Amino acid sequence: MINTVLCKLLGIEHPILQGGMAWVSTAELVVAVSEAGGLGIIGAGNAPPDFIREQVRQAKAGTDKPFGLNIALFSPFVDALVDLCIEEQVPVVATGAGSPAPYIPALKNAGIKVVPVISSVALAKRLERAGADAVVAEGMESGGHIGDVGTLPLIPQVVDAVSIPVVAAGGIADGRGLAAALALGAAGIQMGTRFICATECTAHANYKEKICRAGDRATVTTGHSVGHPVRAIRNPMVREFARLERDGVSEEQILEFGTGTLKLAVVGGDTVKGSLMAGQSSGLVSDVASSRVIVERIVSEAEAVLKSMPGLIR
Ligand code: TUI
Repeated sequence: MINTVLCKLLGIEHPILQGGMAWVSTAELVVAVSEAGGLGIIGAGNAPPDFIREQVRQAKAGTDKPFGLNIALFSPFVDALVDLCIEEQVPVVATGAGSPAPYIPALKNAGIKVVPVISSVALAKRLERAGADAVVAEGMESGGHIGDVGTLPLIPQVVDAVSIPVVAAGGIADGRGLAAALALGAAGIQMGTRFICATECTAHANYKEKICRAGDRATVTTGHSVGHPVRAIRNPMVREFARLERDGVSEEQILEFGTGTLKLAVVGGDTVKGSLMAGQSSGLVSDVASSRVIVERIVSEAEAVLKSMPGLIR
């Protein structure tokens, strides 16, 4: 067992969060991860509140353990999702792609733990002042929408800057990553890519297979020209996106080209036209396994690494 302040704060057995991923982390995966002793997190993405309410109710019916909901702050439904979390008493609210500061007081008044995902020291400090319970510091090795600092330098800088627990994300898919994150001062980890390849994840088998077959250089970033870098597995869609950017096509057209492509890959299994958002840790993932196996394997690997460390000191 690895016990950190994060376990007590969130009421979980292992300091492992499953990143909230639009279309990918539905109630099935969330229930499985929370039942395995981690924290499953529903990814709301752009989905309408009625659909998300059903997801929340399905998670509540499937587990008595804590779970979370990730609100992407670019969603047109942010206000309704915040109200929904309060009404449904969602135990943990995570956020991404923006600052949740205006929503923190209402969520905390309702007894909800707030854990924003951030990619810079400045935002971590701002959100600690705004009342966040912990932050997930996400390095640019992550999949999807990313910042520009790598996990290895980002985590210790965020740890030094705030007093709330810091969860490390980006590039982590095994027990060595968990041990490394703890060594950097993090109180736990969040993984997205590893959990896409969970048996209980409803993402299309083609998507999972692309991750399992990926090597170290399989992912690339696009979207820098429009200020929204996104990491995904190289495919014809990514190459076309990069060509549009090189040709200086308008920001509007580029954003339009990207719209709907994640769903195409995750739900439709389209590995040509779809956006296969995944992190650099894809190269570390080579099997589809149950959430329980994933969580237990990572904890026992990390324990073995940590136990071997004292032997290095003379
Ligand atoms: O949110 C993510 N990753 C995501 S969201 C997403 S959905 C999407 N679909 C199509 C195209 C693009 C995205 C896919 N991946 N990660 C959490 C995260 N948040 N990483 C970095 C940030 C972040 C960035 C800026 C958080 C706050 C922020 O604040 C700016 C400010 O100062 O307000």
